[in-house]
Amino acid sequence: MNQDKRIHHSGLQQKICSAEEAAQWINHGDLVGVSGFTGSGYPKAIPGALAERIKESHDKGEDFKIKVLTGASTGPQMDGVLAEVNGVSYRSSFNTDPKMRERINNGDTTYFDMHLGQVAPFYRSGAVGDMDVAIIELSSIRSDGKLIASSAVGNNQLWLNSAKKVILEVNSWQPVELDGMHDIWEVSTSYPQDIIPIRTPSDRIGVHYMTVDLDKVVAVVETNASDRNTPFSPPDDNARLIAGHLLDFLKDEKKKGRIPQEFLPLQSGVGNVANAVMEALSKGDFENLTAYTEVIQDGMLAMLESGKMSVASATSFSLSPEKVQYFNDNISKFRDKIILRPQEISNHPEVIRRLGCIAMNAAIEIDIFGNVNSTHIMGTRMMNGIGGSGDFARNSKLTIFMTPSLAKNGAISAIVPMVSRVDHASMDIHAVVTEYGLADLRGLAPRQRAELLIEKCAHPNFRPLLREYYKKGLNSGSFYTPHYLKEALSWHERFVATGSMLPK
Ligand code: 0RQ
Repeated sequence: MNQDKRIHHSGLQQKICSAEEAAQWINHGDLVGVSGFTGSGYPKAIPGALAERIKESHDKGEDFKIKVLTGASTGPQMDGVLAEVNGVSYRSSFNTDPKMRERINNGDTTYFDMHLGQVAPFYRSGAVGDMDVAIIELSSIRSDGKLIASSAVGNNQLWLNSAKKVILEVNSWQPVELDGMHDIWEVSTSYPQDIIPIRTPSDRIGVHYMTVDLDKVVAVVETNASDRNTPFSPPDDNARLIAGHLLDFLKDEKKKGRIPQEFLPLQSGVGNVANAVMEALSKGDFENLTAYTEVIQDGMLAMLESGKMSVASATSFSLSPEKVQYFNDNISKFRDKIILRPQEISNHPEVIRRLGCIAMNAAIEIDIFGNVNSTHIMGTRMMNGIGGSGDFARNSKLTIFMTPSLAKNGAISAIVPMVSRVDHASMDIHAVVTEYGLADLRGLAPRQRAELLIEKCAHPNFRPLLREYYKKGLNSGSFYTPHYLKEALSWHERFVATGSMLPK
């Protein structure tokens, strides 16, 4: 393949082998640290070869499962293939693959969902044991053995430091020009930790490359395979309305001097609504925007190109297939404007608080008192995970959650009496937006929040039911947080029983 172009270290060239050979280094019970974040930068070949081995073992009646730590979500060639053969006993920290989701929800895979900025400290705590193998995708290897990450940095350097054995996948689909866009800086492992010297999203504090003890590298595999790159559907009316309310709010905050002239760094979740917000911002009046976020999506790329955004700092890309092609073909336009950092830095509370980020994330459901569920369907089934939403929600200057007011063709209200799971407590939430409007919850007591959320954000089909619930809470004599506990989760029960939250 592209050996001369991508793998410049002679010692590592000697270790080039097939994915099947590389997979032989992984054993039943191993804790495996894998690169990858939001469908970018994950290994594409070795997991498939490993899945074959696992399947053969299972066919012979032998146990073979591994424990997997990643950056965040990967793609079908990683989580998908391993889930298909039931090859993962333990998985952390974020997953969007439907097959892995099924394993998690049917109990085959133990899933530890956690804040993405906390994965590295969690691993270093020792609670999950020692890492046996790291599988890391790279875009190239320099002649001195320095490693260049691909489209995600995630926890790569920590996995390279920690694993007893290291397997590298060098993917020639990834642009070689990614070299120079990463900023690798390691937090101190003893306490008190060093101050992270980032004062603006554009600050570079580390080096462009990752390092590894070359003696630990047992195999190098060459690949040429694209990242997952999920297409976005064009923003629908609801997404456009949500984006419109959000922009009006930000404009007003700026007019009141609560957002400075030079604006504040944006953090945006992924998904269709988040992308619609980015698109609206790219067409709006704001100038000199910056992003201090975890993923760079289509809308941000457009703003970087038009000059509306001067710099975007993240840990990975999450681009549609068209945009990734465009990015790869035009990378020189973006090289100085994008910085990819370890996720411990992109999602670090210290930096998020210092910069005063504006956090905009999607929710599954929100209750009338402003608590947010980002992870669970009907309180019991895992959707994806909390991702970085909690890292940013708790620490940003402005924390906004958004959701269409209905899900599943109107059978589900996203504004509910009580959330079936609390991921973000009401004190962390400054504003909630649906297509009906934005509720500014700052400084409001639970009763005031309930009245605003019902009247401003809930869908009209559900408003009478919400008013009735709230009234029952008041009538039962609770005047601080007027829940009517007997019916608090009755909407979810009704949906599970009948397929709709609306009474028959
Ligand atoms: O289901 O996939 O079967 O169609 O949930 O919903 O409306 O397409 O929204 O793609 O933005 O995802 C919170 C899950 C929203 C996501 C969540 C169903 C709905 C649909 C997806 P289908 P939408 P989005 C940065 C920040 C946590 C991590 C995070 C998420 C599917 O944003 O995972 O924020 N967030 N990270 O039908 C039942 C409800 C529902 C519902 C929606 N109330 N009940 N189903 N759905 N609301 C990125 C990272 O951290 C890496």
